[in-house]
Amino acid sequence: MTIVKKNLLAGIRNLDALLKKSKNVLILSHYNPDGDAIGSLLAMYHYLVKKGIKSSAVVPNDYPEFLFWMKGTKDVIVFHNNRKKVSDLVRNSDVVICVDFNDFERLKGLGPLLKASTATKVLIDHHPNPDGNFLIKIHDTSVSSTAELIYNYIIKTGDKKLLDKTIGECIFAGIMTDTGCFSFNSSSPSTYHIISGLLKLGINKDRIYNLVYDNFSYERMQLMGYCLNEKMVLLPELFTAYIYLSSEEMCKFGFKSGDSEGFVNLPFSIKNIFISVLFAEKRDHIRISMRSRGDFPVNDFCEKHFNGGGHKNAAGGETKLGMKDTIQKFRNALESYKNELELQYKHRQQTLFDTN
Ligand SMILES: [Mn+2]
Repeated sequence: MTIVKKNLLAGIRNLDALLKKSKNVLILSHYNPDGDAIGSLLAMYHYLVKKGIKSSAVVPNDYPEFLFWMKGTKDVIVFHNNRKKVSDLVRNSDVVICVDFNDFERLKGLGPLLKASTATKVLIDHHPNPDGNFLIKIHDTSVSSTAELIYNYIIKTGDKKLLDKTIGECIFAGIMTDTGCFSFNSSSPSTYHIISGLLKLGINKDRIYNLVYDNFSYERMQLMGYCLNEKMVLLPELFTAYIYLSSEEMCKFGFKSGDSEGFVNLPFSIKNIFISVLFAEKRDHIRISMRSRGDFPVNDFCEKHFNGGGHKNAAGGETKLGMKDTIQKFRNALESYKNELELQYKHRQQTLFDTN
């Protein structure tokens, strides 16, 4: 039995009713799509196609190679390479379903097109504070991933029979990647209830793990070694470690989209580090990825200091400052949370080592 909250049920019913009279559905996910973005997008796409609803799946820019194995990726249209086609699709859609993001800003150049469209906008997402652009919201910050919401959606609309291995693989990929392989955001029994349902569909979870995590290039592994050896800075008094990478360095290691995936979590293996940051130089800005373990809200931090946001334990932001100034700004900002971080540390010591 999957338990779904009341307001979610209303959203699910509204979307189900809307889809019954829709003609062209567009499913969209965010810029720099990750495993949950592509997994949720494709799970929804396969489901709607199976239901006989005309649908298209679009993302703003390219996504990493470790997601190419998912069935249906050849149908995903990338806005950056197909601007005209996507503009036409947006114009001709009567329903747009946004998965795994809640703010048109996260669509970059595709955002204004969507804003101008008269389609009914629907949200399926687990990030906090959705903006006001959506008429129907299927929104829950307590779930592990958007993929989990898609699973619940299909079950609650009474379409369990339409779930199959292909949809199951996409959903599993979303949950697995958004929980760092069940190491965070995955303490709810309902997540495992869903995993159980997916296994019953015949998905091979070990295969999916291999395809996602054991499929990188030699150069990526070398870049990882370089980061750990030469580009990681520890701020033990702030329980923080950060890694910073210039575009030149990434280039040197033949950087491909997705190659820095997971780097931001590496410093957590160090004792007493519960905040970790990756600064990556992009074409005209520095991208900041920030993670925490425990209660320190990195989404608030990124929103306040780096024009970003996200989840409590996983967020990001960006700045037009150079690398040196970005890091200085970060260090100054974090310094102002020193007391809070010390309290966090004490609390962690008590809870981590409490054997009762
Ligand atoms: Mn997600």
